Amino acid sequence: MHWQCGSVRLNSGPMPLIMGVLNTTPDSFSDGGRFLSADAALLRAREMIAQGADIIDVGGESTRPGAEPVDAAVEMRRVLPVIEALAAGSRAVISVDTTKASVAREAVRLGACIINDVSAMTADPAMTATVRDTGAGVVLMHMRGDPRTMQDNPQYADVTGEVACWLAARMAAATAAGIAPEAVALDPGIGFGKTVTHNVELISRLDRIASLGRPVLAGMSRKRFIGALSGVPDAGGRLAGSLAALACAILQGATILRVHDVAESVQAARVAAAIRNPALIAALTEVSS
Ligand code: HH2
Repeated sequence: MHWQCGSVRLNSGPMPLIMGVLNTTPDSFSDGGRFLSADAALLRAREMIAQGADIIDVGGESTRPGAEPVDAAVEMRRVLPVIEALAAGSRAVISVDTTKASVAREAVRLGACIINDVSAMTADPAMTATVRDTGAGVVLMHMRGDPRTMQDNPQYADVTGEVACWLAARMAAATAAGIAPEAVALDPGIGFGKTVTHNVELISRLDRIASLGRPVLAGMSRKRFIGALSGVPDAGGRLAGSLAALACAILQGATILRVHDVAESVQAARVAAAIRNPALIAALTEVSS
């Protein structure tokens, strides 16, 4: 299935796309503070591209549970120099992780072609027009509440059904506003207003989200539910659990994986994708032998 992101046409599936996380924030839950300078961020972006990342997702505002929002000006100061330099010096596919239309518009002007909006265009009334007018690809993600409050006792009668229904409605709103359906990717929002049980159920039923007919993005890397299930409190120690979740998500139909550990995720994704779709085996073994 193709995902049209501005002038870039991405092929999402049968080989999954790997989206490398680049947080230029002081407070992100696992890499906060590591890539504050534009130089450090650029080095990291280039490293992830060399490791096989298909997309670099640049964020300037943490959405971890309890995180405080930041001003558009602060967010722009963090992400725009990185996006501009990365776009100028490479052919990287760049995504901006923001809920603010002003940040998204500037990011696209400087070279991003994907707007990754964890509010699915509900946080800023100007976002829908920004996505439509720029022609960027857009990730519509499900979240219950906002990062400050989303983990306060989230409840669902049928988490997969409710998330799928909500995403279908957001996609309908997007297309009614003139956004091309081919520009849309859908994300169940693992960890955003969900308990461990909700996250696990959503991952095991991603096929339900995939049945909405658009590429499915899953962001599970190093998240709390992995720590809870595996007894690893330190986010940096959750690689093995993250890879297990990634493989399961691919088997259930995820075709874009948002990850911190690119090299390891590329390896796991290739194996999981071949098991899901044996038609890939010839191409994969030919390239590697
Ligand atoms: N998760 C995070 C941030 N952005 N975007 C999408 N589409 N899906 C996700 O699951 C997702 C996301 C949270 O992870 P991270 O960026 O590592 O941390 P923080 O929000 O603290 O910066």
